[in-house]
Amino acid sequence: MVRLYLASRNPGKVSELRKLGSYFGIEIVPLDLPKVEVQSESLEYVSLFSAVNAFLTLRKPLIVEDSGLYIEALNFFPGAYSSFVYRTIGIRGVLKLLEGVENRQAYFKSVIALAAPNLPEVKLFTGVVYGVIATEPRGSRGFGFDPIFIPEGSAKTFAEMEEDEKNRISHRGRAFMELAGWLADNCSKVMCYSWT
Ligand code: ITT
Repeated sequence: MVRLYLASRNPGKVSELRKLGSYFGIEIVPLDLPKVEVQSESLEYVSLFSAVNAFLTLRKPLIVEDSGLYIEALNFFPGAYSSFVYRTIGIRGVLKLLEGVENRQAYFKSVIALAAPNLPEVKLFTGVVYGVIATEPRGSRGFGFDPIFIPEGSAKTFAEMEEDEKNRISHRGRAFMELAGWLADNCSKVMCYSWT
């Protein structure tokens, strides 16, 4: 079994990634390591920077995951600034910004960065889920903006879904499937012998 350390301070994210790992025989081990975050509009850059920093300390195979909510009517704000927006104005603040706005289209994007001792570069895996912003919060599961995000093809918000159901269609689930596929194709016994 491949073991990947995970640098994150978000328990909801850790739980989802551990579950995702269990579907693919990948053990996800949470790390209590301060995540160094850089300000950038690009999630790819933010996660690459965090992965390199965490790797310089740990020097073991690890992932970091960065995500953001992109709202069309707000010119795709808050995007890479979602964590800050969640901590400051929160769900209520976002709903207020969208009061009376008809266009509720939005998407979540996730970028997983993988760094490992015998990888010559940081690998990035991306997942996106499209949906709409609800007019009021619904549901108590999940975390962050889950109570106001209704994924395409569903009547429920993410917060009204079981973790498995969210994982099957979420941005994070999709990025993780890319990672798992890459590992299946590239993680030969020789390359990943020390990844356990
Ligand atoms: P890290 O320690 O892993 O960085 P974080 O919470 O700061 O944890 P991000 O920067 O990746 O993580 O997340 C940005 C914000 O986007 C986060 O605070 C959530 O509010 C929101 N978010 C990300 N993924 C989400 C999801 O699956 N459902 C709901 N909200 C999500």
